[in-house]
Formats: sequence, structure tokens, C-alpha cells
Amino acid sequence: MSFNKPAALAMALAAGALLAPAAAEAQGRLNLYCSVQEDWCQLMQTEFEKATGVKVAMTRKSSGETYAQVKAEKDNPRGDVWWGGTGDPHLQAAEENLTMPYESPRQKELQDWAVAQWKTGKQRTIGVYSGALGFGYNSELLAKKNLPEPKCWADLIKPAYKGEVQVANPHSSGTSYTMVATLVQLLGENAAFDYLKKLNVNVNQYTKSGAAPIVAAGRGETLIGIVFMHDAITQAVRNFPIKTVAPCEGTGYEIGSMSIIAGARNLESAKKFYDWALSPEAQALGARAESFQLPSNKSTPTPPQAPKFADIKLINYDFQKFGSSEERKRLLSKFDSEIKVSN
Ligand code: S7P
Repeated sequence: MSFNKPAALAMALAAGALLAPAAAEAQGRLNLYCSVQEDWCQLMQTEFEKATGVKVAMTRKSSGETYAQVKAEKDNPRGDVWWGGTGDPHLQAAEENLTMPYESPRQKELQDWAVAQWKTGKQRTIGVYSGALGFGYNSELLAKKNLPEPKCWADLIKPAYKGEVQVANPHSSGTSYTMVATLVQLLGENAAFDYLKKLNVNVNQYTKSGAAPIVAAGRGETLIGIVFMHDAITQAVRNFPIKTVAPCEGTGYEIGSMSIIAGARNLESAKKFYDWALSPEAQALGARAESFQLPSNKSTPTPPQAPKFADIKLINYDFQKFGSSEERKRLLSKFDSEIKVSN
């Protein structure tokens, strides 16, 4: 069968007219994997849509869970950008080439620690915020139970707090992996695992999400939650009776990160989001969502509620080592074999 020229042209134009809007739409989409708190994820989604017109499908999961999803989807990537969550699993994804190198024009606006993360991660991940690990407790419950105020990591394994502590599972949660890595760096590996065994006696539940224990503490469902300090502050700001503690021995911290997923189907939108997420305007959304980390763009005001890093004894967290695939896998499997998590 053959077409005459004008008819073929008309058909081609009609087909083009039908296809063009779909192609334009596809360019304006983004599949966002988000690992901070739901409120902040939703705000990032709606504000990015408003700023750019790009339509965002957002999925919120904890850091370890998102890492596992990106890995599982390696041969058929469904996500474009992974934004937020602790830096260690982002570094592991970078090492495993699950994410791709990118240099944002906004890089020069960032704090050194954010750029250091980019260098450690073979240019495949960058720091978007930072936060210190600690714990929080319900002050009303503490008074009711007539218990002393916990101030140190050493306090959390005392018999007085049996069944009173909640923390997340380090497989799913970046917060909890940060705790394991922090204790190893603070105490040495043998002493850290002895500590975790003793802590296990006091733990009433290992949650999936890192911030869940402090939400539970706010509602009186547990006395103590081991979390990032900014997550405890969020509950206090929401008028729950939560006191935030910077452990007396010292503590670790996170560089919350962002990565573009290798093979992203919406690469242009992914880069647009990445650049936007590093801007002072986008980073100020954290405080609007009552998330009080330190932002990585030097021009983003640090929320007044954010924990003061100068007042916290921070360890020199080795991101290279504890973000490496080998070390993360080794510590998690040691946690499984030595700490018998029953829930
Ligand atoms: O709430 C914010 C935050 O603490 O959550 C992130 C965390 O990785 C997500 O929770 P998981 O512990 O469940 O992975 C942190 O990066 C962030 O500061």
C-alpha cells in the first residue's frame, strides 16, 4: 500500500499533534524518593511543582528502605531523585553505582561538609542538611515513674530503664544505623556490641522509621526514644512533653544527602529538582515543616530551634568508612547475629 505525499504529510502532522503533548508531559515529570518526615516530603513536592510546573510522584520511605528499593530496581529504575535521609546509605548507593555523578551550579553556595560528602561519594551524592544524634524523653512520664533524667549513652543501659527505650531497626532506618556506627566509633567495636546487647534488654520496640520512637515518647507510649536531636525538638515544638538530650560522652551526626538515580527516566527534571533543592528558598522549607536540621546552603538561615552544634560533643564521624558498602553490610549482619531483635 502506498500514500500520496499530501495525505502522508497530513497523517504525519496529525500523529505528531497527538504525540507532542505526551512527550512534553513526560519531560515534566519526576519520581521522587524522599527519606525525611512526611510533612517535609509533601512540602518539597508541592513547592517544586509550583516553582517549575513539573509533576511530582513522591514516595516516602526510610533511608535504609529507600537504598534497598533503589538497589532492587537497579535494572529497571523507577525513581529519578532520592532526596534526604542519612548520608551513609547514599554513599553506599554511590559506591555501587546505583546513582550518577552530577555537579550542580549551586555547589559553590554550599557548606564544606556538604561538598565533602560529594567528594567522598564519587560526585554521586551531596549534603543537603546535617543533624546530630541523641535521644529524647517524656518528662511527665519520667516524673510519674520517679526515674532519674538520662544524660548519657551509659544511662540508657541501666536496669532502671528496662523496657523504657525505643529505637529503630538499623536495616530500615538511617537514624539507627547512625547509632550503631556512632557507638562503634565512640566505644570501639567490641564494647559497642556489648552495649547494644545491654540496650536490647531495655528496648521495648525496634521501629521501622527512625523518628517513630520520639513520636511514641511524646504520646507516652515509651519513656525514651533514640533519635536525631532535631526530631526530638520537633515533638517539643508541637507541645509534647519531650526533653532533648545530647549524650554526655559525645555523639555522631549525619549529613543528610541527595542523589540522582542512575538510569533516571526523567533526567532533566531530576537535575532541575537537584539544583532547586540546594537553593536557600527550597532549604528554608525544612523549618516550615518543623524539621530543624542545619541546612547546607550557606545562605539558608539556620532555624533558631536547631540544636547548637557548638554545644554538642561531636565525634569525628568517618563517613568514608561507615558509608562504605562493605562496612555497612558487615555491621548490619553482625547486629542481626549478635542482637536478637524480637520485633
Ligand atoms: O526526620 C528527619 C530525619 O531524621 O529523618 C531522616 C532519616 O534518615 C529518615 O528516617 P530513618 O531513620 O527512618 O531512615 C534523617 O536523615 C533526617 O534528619
